[in-house]
Amino acid sequence: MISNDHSNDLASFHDWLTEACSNGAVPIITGKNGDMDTIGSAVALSSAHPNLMACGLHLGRTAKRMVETLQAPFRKLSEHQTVWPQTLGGIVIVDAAAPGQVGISLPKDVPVCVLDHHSTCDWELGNNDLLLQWDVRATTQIVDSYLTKYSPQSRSLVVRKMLLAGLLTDTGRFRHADIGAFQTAVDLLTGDDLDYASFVEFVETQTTTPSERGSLLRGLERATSVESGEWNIVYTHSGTLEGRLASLLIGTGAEIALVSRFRDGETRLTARASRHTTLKGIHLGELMASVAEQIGGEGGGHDGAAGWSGKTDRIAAESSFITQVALIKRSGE
Ligand SMILES: [Mn+2]
Repeated sequence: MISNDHSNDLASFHDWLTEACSNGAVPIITGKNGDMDTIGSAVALSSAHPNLMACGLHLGRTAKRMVETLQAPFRKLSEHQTVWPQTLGGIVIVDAAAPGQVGISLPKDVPVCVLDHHSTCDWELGNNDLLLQWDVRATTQIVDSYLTKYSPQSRSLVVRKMLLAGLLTDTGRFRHADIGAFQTAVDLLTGDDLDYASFVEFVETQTTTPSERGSLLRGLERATSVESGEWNIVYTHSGTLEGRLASLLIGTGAEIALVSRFRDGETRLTARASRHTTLKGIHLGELMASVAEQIGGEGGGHDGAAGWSGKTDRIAAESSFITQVALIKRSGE
């Protein structure tokens, strides 16, 4: 359930966190995609108490650059040999809609708290666990609400930059923002030292190696446009940068872009839809959840950006998605 009673949520979260930190170390674990929202949320929240530590499997490109440039504390974990501190007070998970999206096995019998803004949720939580699932554009908005109310001294320039970068990237440079997202942006920009224009320029600097550029171009070359029911889908496959490729496909005027990748026995689907498409009734997160129901694996996300991963081969996974899209009726036309 999406909760709208944010102040009650924040109070429960503060109690949970205070208790956990008094019992031991509390890792804040990021989603395995390592996007700026999950990393920014973890790093920012970790400033609230010395027992908190931001960590995760992977740093995405933008997040890596931010963490390095701002010298933000973040610890990389390994998939197979994660050594947890002796005494764990709890675990916070940020920006992951399911255990599979964390990518590492979590220690047992430790209280868990999940902060998330995806519309799907596959966490099974016990009595000592807590879920804050808000209808916001980025998880950094939840973290900033918390810090503003319970730990304002933690909102240093570095922390505010990490939070704003997460908000900036998850809203597609505010193209998918709502009034709440703008409010958080205003809150984060209030205070000294943060020049918005140069900050955006810094976050947006994208570097592509010649081989990555080649992959993107081949991915575009392979792209196929199909009509599935009442919808247009442009799909392709690529070994890297699927999110960027999907956005490029949306730029061609596709209603829905689908990019698949097969590697090491696992298939991954990445989809994007334009706002026009989501307003007509497409919800990619729900579609990816239906794909998981149909062929297994794990899927979910937002209305305009979502993903699925599983053991099925690439062609079967693509077909499943395309079939699910055909079942959706176009509204308001
Ligand atoms: Mn997010």
